[in-house]
Amino acid sequence: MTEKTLILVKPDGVERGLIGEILSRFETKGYVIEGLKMLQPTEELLAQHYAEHAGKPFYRSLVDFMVSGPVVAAVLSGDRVIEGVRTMLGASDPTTAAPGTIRGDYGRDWDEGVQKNLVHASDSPESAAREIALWLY
Ligand code: FUP
Repeated sequence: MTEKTLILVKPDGVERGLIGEILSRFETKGYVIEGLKMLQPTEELLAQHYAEHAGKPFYRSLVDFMVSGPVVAAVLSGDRVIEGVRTMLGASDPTTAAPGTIRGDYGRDWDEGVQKNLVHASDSPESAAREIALWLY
């Protein structure tokens, strides 16, 4: 079943020069980059993107981190790409993300003020459709 998903290389991934490395992993896996854009996200865009987290204790620091620099948004396609990319990312906390996953291999920092886990990926077909429209078109 061919699907699409939205990934974001977060400000920590861009700052550390990992855009190519991260996109390369997805291409090597066999997913196709259908759209690509680098942008400085606004608070308004992030409020829409993270609407489900509004009001949670980590929300403010999450948004502050995400506006701290440019991000790269990409649409990837492939069979079961939503599940496949989430598996490639690993657990949200990079300290415990399995080695071999992107967060496990390149990430480290995760506490109340720091959510540097390098990449976001849509978690369902509904989220993917919403996030692709939000970030790319
Ligand atoms: P993920 O799907 O792994 O990106 O994680 P979530 O959608 O659950 O969370 C989105 C973002 O919220 C994460 F990138 C970081 C932040 N977050 C926290 O800072 N603390 C939490 O306990 C959960 C999420």
